[in-house]
Amino acid sequence: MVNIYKLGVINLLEKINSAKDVKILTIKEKKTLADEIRKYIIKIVSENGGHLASNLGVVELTIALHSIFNVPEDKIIWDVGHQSYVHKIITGRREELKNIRKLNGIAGFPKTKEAQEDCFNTGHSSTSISVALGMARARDIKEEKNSVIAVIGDGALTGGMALEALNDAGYSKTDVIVILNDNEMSISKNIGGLNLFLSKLRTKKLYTKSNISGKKLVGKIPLVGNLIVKMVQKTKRSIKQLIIPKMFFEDIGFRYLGPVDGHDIEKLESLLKISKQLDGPVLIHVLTKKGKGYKIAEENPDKFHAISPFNIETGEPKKEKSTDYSKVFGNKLIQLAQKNKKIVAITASMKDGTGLSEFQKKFPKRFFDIGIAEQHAITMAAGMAKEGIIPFVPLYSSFYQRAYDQVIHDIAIRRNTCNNVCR
Ligand SMILES: Cc1ncc(C[n+]2csc(CCOP(=O)(O)OP(=O)(O)O)c2C)c(N)n1
Repeated sequence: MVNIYKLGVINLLEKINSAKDVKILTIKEKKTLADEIRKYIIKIVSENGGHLASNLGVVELTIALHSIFNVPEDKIIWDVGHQSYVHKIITGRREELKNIRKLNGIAGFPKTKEAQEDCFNTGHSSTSISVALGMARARDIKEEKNSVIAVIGDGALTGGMALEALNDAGYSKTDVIVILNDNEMSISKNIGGLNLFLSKLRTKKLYTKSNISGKKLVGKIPLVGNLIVKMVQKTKRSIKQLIIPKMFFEDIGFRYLGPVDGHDIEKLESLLKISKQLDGPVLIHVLTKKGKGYKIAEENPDKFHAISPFNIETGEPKKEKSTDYSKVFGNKLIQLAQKNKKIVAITASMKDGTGLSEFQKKFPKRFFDIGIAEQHAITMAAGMAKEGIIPFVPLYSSFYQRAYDQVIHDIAIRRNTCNNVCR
């Protein structure tokens, strides 16, 4: 079998030292660059470990963003930030990426100290729309003209902060662009009512068509482009309202564009150009495939979300994983749950990381994935506990910080804990 992932095939990528080098490429060259970036990331992550599937999914999107917008003047905020490898490669850190997950190596998330193109340090989920709106409001106060773009996954959109920010941004009439990177996955399959709503939108091909015709019109008559964008936005809204009367994003004040194939650079660039000219908050619904271009990751996006060094040909880890605390916890919980029917498990989108995958298989009705919503997880557990159920809510300590108030106020101070029925 030919190993296409050998570094030797990479030519164009070696010439990319800043986003300016990407802007001048033709669409054909950008496609070649996308292939090379994928091979490069797969090779590095297979050796060092890292976030693979999410990065492979945003290669074209990142190329398109850097083709249309100008960082650092324009601000791109990457939600969570685990998908910023392509951005780092394009913004002059191609060689440094080889040292990711090594001592003194480059960070796996945006770092303002690392490069001015990283405009905000991220890590915890669902913050990007708040940050973007803050930066957009600051821009307006300073009477500047730059664009502000939040790139948020459908998983991160399940977090309360993201919804709080959408609520504020939609009403604000502020120029801010939200790119919804919808791959139908959080770390594992995405869940929730919003996800059901998105799945209805995913099939609405008509929107793409009307967007593209709008773009062609604008492209053909550049001098009156702005006027046409305004006309398109008015008519599109009314057509959409007829087709889907309950168009959530539009109803809360966003201009919705999409859904668009997130692996089609040309279409992405067209929509990004339009979004730049529209007034007020815009949401572009981008459909991507997690793990795109590496079949094993496409088929197992959850396993390849974040991975230790692995064999490229087989996808198998180089070192067999020994038992960890999460597994010990998960096994013990299963033992306890077999004896006590009141025990339930709750995860905030991290069933594998917190050792609950087996629990879900054994007790599907007593397992709850509630989205990336640690605060809700804790207060919902308090409600269960008060009614005699025994909830376990394993959270990584870092993410548990989100729910301190809920632990203190909704559980501890008010003693909303299990009563004697639980014991
Ligand atoms: C508050 C918080 N909880 C949990 C996580 C762990 N986490 C990192 S990425 C991720 C899934 C993100 O899914 P999505 O936003 O759809 O991005 P994708 O990886 O699918 O591109 C989770 C749960 C986190 N970063 N922050």
